[in-house]
Amino acid sequence: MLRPSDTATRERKSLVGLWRFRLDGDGEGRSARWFDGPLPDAGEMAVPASFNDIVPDAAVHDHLGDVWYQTTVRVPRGWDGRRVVLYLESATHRATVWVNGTEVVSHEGGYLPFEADVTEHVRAGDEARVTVVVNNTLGFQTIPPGVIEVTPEGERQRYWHDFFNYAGLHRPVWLYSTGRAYLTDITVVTELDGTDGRIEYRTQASDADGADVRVVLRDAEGTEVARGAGASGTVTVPDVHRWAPGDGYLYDLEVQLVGSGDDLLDSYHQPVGVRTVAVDGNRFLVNGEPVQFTGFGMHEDHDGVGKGHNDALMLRDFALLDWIGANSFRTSHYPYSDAVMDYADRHGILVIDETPAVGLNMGLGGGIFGAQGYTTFSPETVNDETREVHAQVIRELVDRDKNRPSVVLWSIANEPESDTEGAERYFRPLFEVARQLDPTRPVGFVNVMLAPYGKCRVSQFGDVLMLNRYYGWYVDTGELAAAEREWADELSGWAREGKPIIITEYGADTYPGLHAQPPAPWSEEYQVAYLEMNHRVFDRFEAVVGEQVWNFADFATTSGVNRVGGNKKGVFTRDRRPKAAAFLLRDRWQGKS
Ligand code: GCB
Repeated sequence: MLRPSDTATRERKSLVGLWRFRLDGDGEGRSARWFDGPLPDAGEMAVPASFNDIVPDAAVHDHLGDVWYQTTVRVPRGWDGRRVVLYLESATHRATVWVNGTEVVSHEGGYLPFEADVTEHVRAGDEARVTVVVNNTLGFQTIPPGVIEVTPEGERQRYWHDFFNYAGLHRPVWLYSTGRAYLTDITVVTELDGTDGRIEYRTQASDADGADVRVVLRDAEGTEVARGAGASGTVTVPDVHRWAPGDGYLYDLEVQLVGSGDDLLDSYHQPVGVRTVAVDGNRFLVNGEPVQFTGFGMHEDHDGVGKGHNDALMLRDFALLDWIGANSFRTSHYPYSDAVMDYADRHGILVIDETPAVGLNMGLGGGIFGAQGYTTFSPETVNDETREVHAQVIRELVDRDKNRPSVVLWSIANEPESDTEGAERYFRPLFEVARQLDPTRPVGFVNVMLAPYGKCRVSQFGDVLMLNRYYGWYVDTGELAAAEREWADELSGWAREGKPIIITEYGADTYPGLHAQPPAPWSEEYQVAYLEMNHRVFDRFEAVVGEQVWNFADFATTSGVNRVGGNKKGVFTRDRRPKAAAFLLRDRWQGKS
């Protein structure tokens, strides 16, 4: 699937703005056919945004089930005779869409795009009514999983991940047009040969019998540097400007679909960063050079908009990453918006791209997060059907992000149960799925502290070891000397595996403005001392090629006795003010990449 884009043959129209909106907890809208006309008794809702925090009403904040969105869009007059497509960058966690009363598409999964060809349902120059029912419930066959429990107070959504279950239309929605013959997919893979760069490309097209494909490669100044022909092929760039950490140099590969008589049927501009990624022993190489990851596990999370994308808030987050000297982040715990990924591509930021498979660990934090009493992998809980949903989300993620130079490592899950036979059976084929789809990037998953060195049965499948560890926080709380000893002891085991290790989480909840000498848990001083202890441990092991603090910023969670207005492990507060730890990290990371 190609993203909407304005080119010589394509136009797009944004549907961002205020939509009509209505909760539908009883699920009556489908049978009452709310898609047939103007949404009855509707309020207003911003798109993109999570709907949960817009109004101060628990019924909205904690709403479970369907919500309805509706807007109208005038189809441009100039689109007469053209193919028209409706594209949603995401709908959390699933949606069904109607255009002028006709159902056009349904999609499962909350963080990846989907589209519908609506040519037959709209007329150029007329208004079209777009109605979307979004559903936010989680079950054992969804990714992430959850369970709805029936209580005397009604149904309650339980889940095993530590962030608030924000929902809605979090990202832009587009209407776009193409000609009747059009490109459907482009894949690029880049290689280096001395000072030359090689770009292998593959294209697919629809309704394009007899058409030819031509490609033109331009540098960042727009100067043509190479040309090619054929649906697939290779173009060579002499003296290539490599994409590298801190240098997000992008070429523009224009793919043209050309009909008889040389008419341009379709044109698509694919940004290309020429770089290689490899794992060599315990080193992680970009362009053959070892890299050290610095940065954070993050969240798409801001006051008011929840997980809604906002360009200004995104820019501020990236400015802070730059200020602190971070060269990388992990899209914990779901694929991030295209705008975020585009920025990472353009600025040379290394991304660990994670699926939404978080919380496949029903033993974890039962007491903390309030859900317990389930076996993770069983026919009744996370089962073969769940695994197929998980495989599908890997397919859709690779499809969306395969051409991004910033993506250097796939993470197929965060902290699943991984010390049991059931886990090994569940994950083995998923690693195969990821590798088959993309043989060019390393694949891994993020290991939890409950499956320490010697116990984990899933790490064997990964190219890189990604570890989340909380020595000095969840264990040895306030006991940093013991924490240091135990952490170094465990890490010395992992370091013998001969694979690169990235510490994908280490962190301590910190209440901003709370001070203590000697440092005590929750104080800013303790967060600093905790990070310093971790850094002493990491610096002893050559195999540790990355450190990503949990978390970039404080974020919203469900209620819990360990959560004070959310998760407070941010190095920045939720409104992005630095805690003392920010200055420590800036000293350590500036100049280190
Ligand atoms: C973890 C999870 C992350 C939590 C974090 C914490 O291991 O991966 O989602 O937020 O711990 O703060 O407990």
